[in-house]
Amino acid sequence: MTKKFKRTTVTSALPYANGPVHIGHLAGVYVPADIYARYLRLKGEDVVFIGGSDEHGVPVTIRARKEGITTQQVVDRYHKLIKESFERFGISFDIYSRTTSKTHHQVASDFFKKLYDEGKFVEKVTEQFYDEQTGHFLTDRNIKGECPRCHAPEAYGDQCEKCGATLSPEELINPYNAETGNPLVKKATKHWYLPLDKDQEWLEKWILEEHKEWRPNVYGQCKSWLDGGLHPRAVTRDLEWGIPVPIEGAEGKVLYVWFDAPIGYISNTKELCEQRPELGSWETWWKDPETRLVHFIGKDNIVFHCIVFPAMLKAHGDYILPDNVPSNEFLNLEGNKISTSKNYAVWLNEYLDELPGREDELRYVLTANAPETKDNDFTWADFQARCNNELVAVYGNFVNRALQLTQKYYEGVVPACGELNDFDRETLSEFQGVKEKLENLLENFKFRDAQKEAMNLARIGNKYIADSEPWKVIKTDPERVNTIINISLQLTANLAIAFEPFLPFSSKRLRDMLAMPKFQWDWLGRTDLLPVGKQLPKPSLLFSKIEDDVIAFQQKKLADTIKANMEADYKVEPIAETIAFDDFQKLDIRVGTVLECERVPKMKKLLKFLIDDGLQKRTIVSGIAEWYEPEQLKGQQVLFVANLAPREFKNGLVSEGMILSATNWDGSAVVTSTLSNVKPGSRIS
Ligand code: B3M
Ligand code: ZN
Repeated sequence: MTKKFKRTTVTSALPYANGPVHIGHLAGVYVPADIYARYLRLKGEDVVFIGGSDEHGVPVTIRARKEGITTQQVVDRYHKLIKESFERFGISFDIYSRTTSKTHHQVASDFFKKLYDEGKFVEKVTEQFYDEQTGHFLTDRNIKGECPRCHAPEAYGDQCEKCGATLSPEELINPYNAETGNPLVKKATKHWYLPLDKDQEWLEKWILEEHKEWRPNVYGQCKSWLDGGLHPRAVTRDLEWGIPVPIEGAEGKVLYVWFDAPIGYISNTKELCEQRPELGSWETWWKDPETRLVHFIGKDNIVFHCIVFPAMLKAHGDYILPDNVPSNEFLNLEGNKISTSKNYAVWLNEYLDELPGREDELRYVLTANAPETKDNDFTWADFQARCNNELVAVYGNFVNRALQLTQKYYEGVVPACGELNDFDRETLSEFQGVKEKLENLLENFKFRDAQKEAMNLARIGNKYIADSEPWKVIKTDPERVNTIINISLQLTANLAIAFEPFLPFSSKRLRDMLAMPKFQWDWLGRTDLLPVGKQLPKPSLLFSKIEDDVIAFQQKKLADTIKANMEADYKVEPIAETIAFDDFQKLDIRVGTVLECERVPKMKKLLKFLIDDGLQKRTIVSGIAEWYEPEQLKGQQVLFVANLAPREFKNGLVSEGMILSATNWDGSAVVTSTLSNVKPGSRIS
């Protein structure tokens, strides 16, 4: 970090108010953002931590129709639920507001108006899909039709979930309204576009040259967008729900949700500063070059925060640009994708109800397993193991031993430290080194490693007590025990500070047990945090074990959801048109043995197979990398279409056939392979 800043504006993505928050959101955005904000506050820095609900956009209107209530009712319900759950979970927002607020409507309207008045938009009339019966224009996700590639009957306007093709609604065969089934026609409509093509040059310089320190996933996504060339993007939509476009002749149009939502960070800061005058003007937090702006987001929001929003801010003028945009990858759940629409998630509000008082356990596991560099998997078994083997057995155990021994030998009064021996000195110096390490990691958004360092302190403490054996020494050299216990207690106080950004609830409990109301980050590493003679209150356990039945209950809940989805939700595709037996015979499906299987560089979705087809070896490329590790498939027998015309990929790779897989209810691919010990090359008939 070369530049010195005076203050930090931390924002975290505004979740859509179309459902509760789940552990994927927490791991991806809110827990890391909270750790960062807490850390900065603890250091005594000026910081505001801005949150809020995103209440516009198509997702909330879809939810409303699904539940048969008004859109306003949907956003009211989920805004309240989300806000309360965040509070209960200790996400320490300075404000959690909403994009339906008066302030936000005003700020977003003004923002648009200024750009409009200054001629920053391009006006374009285009033909869009229109449902004549409902009188609505439709956007990508609301349009369905036949996939032009694989001819699946229900591809979406932006993507075919069957073959994974990225589509535009224009490409669909016989497009129809996804909700009503009505056929669609093309109709002319006017919209305003942000001419991003004109921003290409400065964005390239700003991101690719000046922000090489951004996380590789963020930098990489920006680079591939920039390499592809930027195009003008519409910032208005033909919809009823949203902020009306504040110009004449724009009746029935609203600001595109991705135009207004990031402005929500600004509106919410404004609202906050009105509530708390001591924070000064909101403009200081958004316009002063000595303010550092940091956006915490999920990976599907990268382009909006790194390219579109900065272009908006620049077009408006006066605003600072983000200094960093730490974005995480996705968290999966027990090997499956988390899905709001399929109710497959661990919902924060349910977690808080079902595992009361265990906020820090979840915070700990989500950080220990954070998807910082790649997608990760949350499992309840891992949750239990980490809680019991790390929080209870390491951190809790050390604290408990130190405090119990203080009670036992000194009736809870902090003993004086005598002369240090080599082991004491070694332990203390290890401890003192941690502050700098922690700061380095936290300031570079490496929360996972940072938490590991904090846990390491507890390990050092544990080892210190175990190896010093005060329970033996007390019989021979009681003076020495004074020193051992004093050091152990000082280490305990250090832990309360080090863990505060990560585990605020237990840190608070621990500070209570140490009668330590005041504390600050800079005290970390000090050995005089608890004065000699201080009376400590009776301790209680810092963490308790998670029992098997708690885990079994949660596992069953997820299994039941999967079952319910399989039985009810998953619409089985209608059977395709009847074909003649001869046509079937044309299809040459064979058994093949997977000799090699590997990922394809730069092609995230693809796995490259080397198949023994009984006669020779052939290469087949398949878009299932999201669902399988190459090792899982090596040596397996699979079914493949052997006489399909070879297909060439962009990078020159040629696929000689197609591996058969089923598309499961959650969109995942399952390779058809219950076969074993079948001679490669055997034909399926
Ligand atoms: N509501 C999208 C999402 O939840 C969106 C984020 C807005 S941040 C300004 O993924
Ligand atoms: Zn398709």
